[in-house]
Amino acid sequence: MSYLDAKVKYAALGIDTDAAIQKLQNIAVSMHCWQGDDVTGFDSKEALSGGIQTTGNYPGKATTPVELMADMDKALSLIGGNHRINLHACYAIFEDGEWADRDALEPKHFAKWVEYAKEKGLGIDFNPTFFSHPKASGLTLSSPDEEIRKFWVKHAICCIKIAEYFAKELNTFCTLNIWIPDGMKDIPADRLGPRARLKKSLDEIFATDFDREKVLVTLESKVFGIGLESYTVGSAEFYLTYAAKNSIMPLMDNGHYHPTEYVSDKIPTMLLFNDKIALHITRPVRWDSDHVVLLDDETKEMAKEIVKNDALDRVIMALDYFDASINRVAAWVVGMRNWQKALLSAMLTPWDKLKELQDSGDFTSLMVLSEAIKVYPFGDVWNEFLKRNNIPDDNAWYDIIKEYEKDVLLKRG
Ligand code: RNT
Ligand code: ZN
Repeated sequence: MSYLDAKVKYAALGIDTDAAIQKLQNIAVSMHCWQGDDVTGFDSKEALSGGIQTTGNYPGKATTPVELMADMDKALSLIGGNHRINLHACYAIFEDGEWADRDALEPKHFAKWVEYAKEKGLGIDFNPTFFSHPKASGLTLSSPDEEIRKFWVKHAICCIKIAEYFAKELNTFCTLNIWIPDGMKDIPADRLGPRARLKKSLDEIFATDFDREKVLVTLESKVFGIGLESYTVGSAEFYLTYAAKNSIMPLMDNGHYHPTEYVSDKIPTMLLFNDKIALHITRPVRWDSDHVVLLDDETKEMAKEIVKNDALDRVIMALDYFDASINRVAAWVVGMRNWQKALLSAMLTPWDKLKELQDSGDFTSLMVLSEAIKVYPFGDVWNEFLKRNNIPDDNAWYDIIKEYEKDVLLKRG
């Protein structure tokens, strides 16, 4: 089938495929830099900590800012539309032997990233890094050790200033996402104390004066981490309540819930009570494994909830996974393109009609139509999107990365 045939077929359902393609073109997804180097960063030699783990040893990983930027470029050249990049504080770039600890990071340590983003027309989102650091061997913002707790409060405040700098330089908002690994391997004697200290730390951080229109703070909860199985300080209730009471945006990572809980079901509720929400889009396999995002059922369901509730401009979409067992550049492309496919497929669905069938109680027609749509020629519309962006289709883009692997990645020391 060709695009024109597909267009006619969708038009019969009342769907304008050109409008959908145009809409997709304007959706910026935040591509996480940490897929490129297994969440290593440039500011320390510490092993990855915080209860998260990258597995695999695929050759060619980026180990310098220049390499990481080149790899991100390669990935972005195979993804349609204009996007954003998501950095962590541990990706600070120090020059001339200079180094600054996390509580002393400054905008200048990210000047190279701004240069890069300006050149490529990208926005930047940002994350303080509360892991892979000697002061993160136990609790961070919830630490009972006042010196450590204060250190991390200072880190977060530095990051707010850096986020403001990104926003100002790039003339777009900067999402600043706070996630801490704080938790316990075994049953805690005190569950309230650490949470009270986390609350106090957040209050201290947000007492800083900053432009809330430009720096969009988000809070990311979690259910457990590796070696932190029994207790998580920043649980879902903790952050939901804190966010609601303080007009802060909640961030849901779909790897951060119990396996039978679905973020797709949480999205509409959160949209009802928040102006904006944020997502970390990932693929948890039995645990928060951060596999590459596929075009699977839950990915599609999440996209549907955003599209059918007309919330594309109210949801900040960021990818969050790290797979070191496959070509890392390809991993970005697969995940970004799959999230775009999920959005496009949701846009090619006659939601008004389906909602009407639900409300009138005609569940048989609802099922029949929902199933019929599944075999509509979605791929032809997707290919048209790629064609209009002048980028290779799903059968061709990996050849370009294979070339890059041969010419660049495998030559890295
Ligand atoms: C960890 C969280 C967090 C991190 C990144 C690196 O479970 O999902 O978002 O993955 O910040
Ligand atoms: Zn996350």
